[in-house]
Amino acid sequence: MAEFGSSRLINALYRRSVDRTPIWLMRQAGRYLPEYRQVRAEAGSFLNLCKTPELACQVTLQPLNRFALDGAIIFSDILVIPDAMGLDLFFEEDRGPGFFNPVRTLKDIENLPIPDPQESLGYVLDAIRLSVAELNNRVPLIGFCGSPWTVATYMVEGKASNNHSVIKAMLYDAPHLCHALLEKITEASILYLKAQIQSGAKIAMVFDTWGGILSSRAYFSFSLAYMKKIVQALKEDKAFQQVPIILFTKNGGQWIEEIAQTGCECVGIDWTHDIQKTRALVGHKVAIQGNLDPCVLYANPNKIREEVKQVLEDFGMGPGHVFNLGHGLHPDMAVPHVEALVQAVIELSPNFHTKEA
Ligand code: 1CP
Repeated sequence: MAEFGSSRLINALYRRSVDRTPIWLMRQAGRYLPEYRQVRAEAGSFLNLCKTPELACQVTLQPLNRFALDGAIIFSDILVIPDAMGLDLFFEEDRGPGFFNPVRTLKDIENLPIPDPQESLGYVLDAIRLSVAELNNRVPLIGFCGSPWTVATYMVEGKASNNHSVIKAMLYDAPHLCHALLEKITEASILYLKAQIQSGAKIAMVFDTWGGILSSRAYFSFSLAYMKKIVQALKEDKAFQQVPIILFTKNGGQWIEEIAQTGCECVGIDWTHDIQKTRALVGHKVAIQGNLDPCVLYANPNKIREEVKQVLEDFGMGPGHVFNLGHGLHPDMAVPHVEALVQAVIELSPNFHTKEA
């Protein structure tokens, strides 16, 4: 928005010329940082950390204090919406998230409230306001939610899952149940993203981590259709249409053209996609975010630099690229390797932009 018209990240999202390629990293705040582990220990649990705005703000800022990143992402989780709907979220140490009250029947779905973000997610909004104040216009803050499909997988399975058998059974046996649930999550997500923007988020990202497990037909009707509703709801409202939207479907390479047609400003792609081909297909319409294989960070800093150069070369000259990993950083990644990655983008990417930018 106004004061961020000249931010490198926002310019790149609108495919305006920039002096170099902006970079931020999915899961840039997290367990690979010793200072994160310290604050998390202080908070007692991941959920307490999310629900204590001062601490959530602190960890949002931590990666920015170490690396010259071009964006901050609010520290929270996609599962706070179902938590606010009454599913009672918990995180087991090293086993990921779960819900005490998973959703299985039409009655369960009908009983789900659409949470008022001010009331039930006020802690995220407070963390956003604090983070924006701390950032003091240094870089824009990214707000986010999960795609309705991805959030639904956790609500129905009740925990992280490998084969998603429960929600897939629902999808095939009782598609109307699935759609009823997706409608509710969509409505809640729209209110939530709007509230995040009103609290100071300057970019909105939708994480569709599990869209890629669907058949092509199912992807369009159970995942993309609902992400499109979210994009449309923001774009048809004057108060929100200025905020660029990033859609990221992990393993969604084959649907990139349809994703780009939703009205979003940017598509995120994972490392299994060819960024050059993606640009040729949709680069005239949207910016592209990605797509270094996160596991490159397990290699030595020289190799990391080489691989960064390869991604920059594959995207090619000119604007419309936001550098990122193809998925999040892992907890066992080395901080100096992350530093090497950020430095490589800062040093090498000006060559891919014209000087007068
Ligand atoms: O122990 C810990 O400290 C918890 C680890 C952790 C962290 C750091 C979880 C639990 N969530 C988060 C933060 C988080 N989650 C962010 C913060 C901002 C940042 O990027 O720095 C974001 C954007 C998310 C989003 C999220 N949560 C997604 C979508 C993105 C993705 O990574 O695919 C998903 C699928 C979740 C669910 C979730 N939360 C946490 C875990 C371990 C998981 C994945 C569970 C699974 O394997 O299915």
